[in-house]
Amino acid sequence: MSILHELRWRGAINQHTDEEGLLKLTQEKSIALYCGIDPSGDSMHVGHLIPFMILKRFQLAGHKPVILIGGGTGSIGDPSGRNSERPLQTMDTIMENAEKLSNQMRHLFEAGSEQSGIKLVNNYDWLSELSFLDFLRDFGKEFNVNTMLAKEVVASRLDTGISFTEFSYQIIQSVDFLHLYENEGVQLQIGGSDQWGNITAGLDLIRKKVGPDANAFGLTIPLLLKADGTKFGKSADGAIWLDPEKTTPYEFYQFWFNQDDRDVIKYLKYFTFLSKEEIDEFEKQVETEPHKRAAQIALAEEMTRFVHSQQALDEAISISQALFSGDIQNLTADQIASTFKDVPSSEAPKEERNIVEFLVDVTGIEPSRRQARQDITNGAIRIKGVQIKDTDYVISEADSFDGRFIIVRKGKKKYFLVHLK
Ligand code: 485
Repeated sequence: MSILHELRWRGAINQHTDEEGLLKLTQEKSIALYCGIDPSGDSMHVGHLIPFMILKRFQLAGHKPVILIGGGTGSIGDPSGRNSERPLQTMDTIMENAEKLSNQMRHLFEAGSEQSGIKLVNNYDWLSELSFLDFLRDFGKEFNVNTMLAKEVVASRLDTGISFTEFSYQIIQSVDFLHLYENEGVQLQIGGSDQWGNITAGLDLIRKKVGPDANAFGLTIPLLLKADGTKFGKSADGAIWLDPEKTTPYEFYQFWFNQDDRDVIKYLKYFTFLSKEEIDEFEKQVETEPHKRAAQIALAEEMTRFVHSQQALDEAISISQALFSGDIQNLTADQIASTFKDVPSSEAPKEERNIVEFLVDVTGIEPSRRQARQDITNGAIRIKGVQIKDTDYVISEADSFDGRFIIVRKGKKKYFLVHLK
């Protein structure tokens, strides 16, 4: 299967220029291609991954990917897909974010891979060299304001207003494409569907500067929508980040594991390197035995291993199993800290206490002593995963994880964490 046919099968093509030309080019020779990201935050989230997974697919098919970190463009701010002006970020923040994103990219696409060879560039290197007069003389002259105004990004902002700075964004992204075309032999730019205007602006610039022999292409990837109509990539607490400090590998694993049956096959195609045969097999399993969640498990495993590591995956699985079975005794205090960081919690001194008092006064998980006694006797209360049925039980440091936390569970699912001070 040619790379373009594969992308089509994966549902990963939204728009492209000159399909036949691109097909011919990618079948004839190894090409260089790029995708850019602006360092407007200090980590990528799962939504950002798709275009970069596609770069990787091109690489596996023998092509040469270039990842561009937009230290220059990020200092301006892309108006695409937004309905209001972005506040400018300080250069210090942009540089720090650029460094973090570069490290993330290296971790994802270079570490351990034999034919590493993914090139990383930062457009600050050439955009910051451009003087204002050169910008207007060499590039501004090639852009027709009418054409710029007609781009969806700008047209949709004419009522509410757009600054000259953001209006000019499409020119600098075009300068990048031309720069990479001339210096790195890059012939294709890819991006999310919101990048179509910027990518085609770059193609126009290349054609004007290089002439009719120019041979460059653009391709965009559809916006990912969930079957229930909500935005992909968000949990109740916000985006799913690739940075393990912001989204733990366990939460990351759970995010993929919890995907709907209606979405999971689409995601296997979009995000993983599993083959068509393997994914077809999962599709059958979703139809015949959805309760086994084989496709979700495969998705969660592939993604957690790819973004984090085999070790982080093993840990996420053991935490998931411990929580599922309620058997949490063997988790470490650090695993407890990250797994239960979002459950209700309180602080208490390290002292012995009767369990009834503890449940009512320290955790508030029980509204009254009478209710607490009843739940204990009925076997609904577990401390450190162990059922306690004795209302005279005394909670001590022995019930804690490393003298740091006590975990209470009421019923099947309700957890509470006490930090010992
Ligand atoms: O030469 C370039 C300079 C900057 C960019 C691309 C090429 C970045 C681009 N303008 C942009 O804003 N991208 C978004 C970002 O940085 O968060 C997102 C897109 C999304 C997808 C993703 O980057 O909104 O569709 O392309 C990788």
